[in-house]
Amino acid sequence: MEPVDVDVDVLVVGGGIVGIYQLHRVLEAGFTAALIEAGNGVGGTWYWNRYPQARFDSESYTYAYLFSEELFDEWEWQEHFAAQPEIERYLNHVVDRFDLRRHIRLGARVTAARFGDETGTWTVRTDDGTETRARFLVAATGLLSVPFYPAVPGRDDFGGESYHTGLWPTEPVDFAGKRVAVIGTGSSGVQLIPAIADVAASLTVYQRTANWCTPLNNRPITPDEQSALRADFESIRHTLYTSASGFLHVPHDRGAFEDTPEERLAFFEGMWNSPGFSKMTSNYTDILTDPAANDEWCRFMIGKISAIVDDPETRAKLIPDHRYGQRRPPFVTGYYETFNKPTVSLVDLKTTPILQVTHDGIETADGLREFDIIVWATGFDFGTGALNRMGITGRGGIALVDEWADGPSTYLGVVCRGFPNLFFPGGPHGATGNNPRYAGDQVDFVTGVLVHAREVGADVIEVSEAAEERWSDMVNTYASTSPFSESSYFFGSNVPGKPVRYLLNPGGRPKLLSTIARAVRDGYGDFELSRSPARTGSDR
Ligand code: N01
Repeated sequence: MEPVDVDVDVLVVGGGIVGIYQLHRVLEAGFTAALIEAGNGVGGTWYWNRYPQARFDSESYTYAYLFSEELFDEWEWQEHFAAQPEIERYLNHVVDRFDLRRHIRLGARVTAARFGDETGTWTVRTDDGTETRARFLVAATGLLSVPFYPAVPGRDDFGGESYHTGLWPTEPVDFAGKRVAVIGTGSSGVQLIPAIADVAASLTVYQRTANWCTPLNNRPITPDEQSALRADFESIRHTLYTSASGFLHVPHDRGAFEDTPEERLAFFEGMWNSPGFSKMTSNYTDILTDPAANDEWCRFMIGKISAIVDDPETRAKLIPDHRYGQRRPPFVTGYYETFNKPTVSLVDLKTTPILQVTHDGIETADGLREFDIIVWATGFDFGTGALNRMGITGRGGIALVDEWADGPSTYLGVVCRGFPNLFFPGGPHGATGNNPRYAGDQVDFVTGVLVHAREVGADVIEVSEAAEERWSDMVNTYASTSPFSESSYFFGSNVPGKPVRYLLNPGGRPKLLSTIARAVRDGYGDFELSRSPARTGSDR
């Protein structure tokens, strides 16, 4: 049998923050590589989610790449929490800075990826009819990349303009003077709503679940802060590489009831005024574990919301009925204030559900409201959505979507048995916290595995059954220790019919890093490395 020709050693699918880094790492390691991306530009999440006021809610310099001090030095983020246009510019800069663009093909969506048992290669077909053969396939397709539309009757009958936050057009949408509806009040909806309210003739917000929104507290990065960031690069990198959450925020040192009520109030005030996720990562140590401590924080936030929102009925609708942290908390700028505008109204879908979308607008149990534009801020098919839609078939022609019919089974959120030479850094079971930090660890690990296989002369890499079982058991066993409730999309429960399984990594980054460290120390013993039948035959 002849050895198998491949177009590239490594084919990366997805040109977001993870795919770009993976492409850079494998090229640097001496593999031939290409990247294909469905969008007409790079950026992934930060290409598609280009709605007004889309922005980081992790600090810009903690979300960005840390692999190159020169890159860190030359890119001056303008704000502590950068907005989408700056993020997209940054990712394009990285692509050019590291000469990656010539390896990238845009506007090509994968429709099928087939593993050849004999050849040990992947044949990947895209919607333009092109086939690419690669030894290794890396699906850097993201956790939040398949927009979810609820099955509302008549959705396609609407005669005005409709948009999904996760599929925002590259041409600006003109809201000026329009009657606009926004459905959904997750992190996307609450970023977009104040921006639309500033220009639309009217804005109606359809809310099913109120969320605990706290201020993002964004501001420009001052020249002194820019200098300090550069001077502190090594210590920032060290903190981010060793922190459980992947943030710079310092964990607090005591529980809520170790303080007096007055001290607690002052502490919560400080939290409210602190940046982004520090309300979770630097709050009282028991805020997510002791319901009484959580209640104290929620009472404080209710006080804040009540002081901002004038109308008592609207205010009551905006107060969540779940604990802080049971759902991923959004961070906002001027969100609650928006509801004081006379042109903005809030429809509570728990009391008046949507019956249908008509040609003219949205009909709820209390009547029809007419609109020019409807925005669906209704989230994503989280975690497995993209991988399950790529037409991936592994050993013996088994389909990934069938293998994962009851939920995913993975090792480190990076590989799964039955699908040799397939890697999916940034995939389900990997993350909890600041995503690029986890995904970066995974990309480095994948690169290490590939280099190791090359060194030992193997061309087929497959995770052992035992290793996958260990990791998946850990995820399923400890899922109940996560603060997130089963109604959170982290369990996939926002998508009707999807199995309710925990899709994050409840062991957090420490578990990911310690497992990776052990795997490397043990010479990647969790993998079965072999030679493909084609290669073995050609050696005879
Ligand atoms: O999506 P979501 P998202 N009828 O799933 C509602 C990241 N992100 O795009 O909660 C009516 O959070 C749904 O209601 P309910 C971040 O990780 C980051 O906002 O299911 N409503 C909810 O209100 C985030 O968590 C940033 O009851 C329906 C909304 O739609 C993740 O992306 C910015 C409905 C969906 O909220 C997803 O956020 C933006 C129905 N049938 C996003 N179905 C940063 O700042 C769903 N909804 C970095």
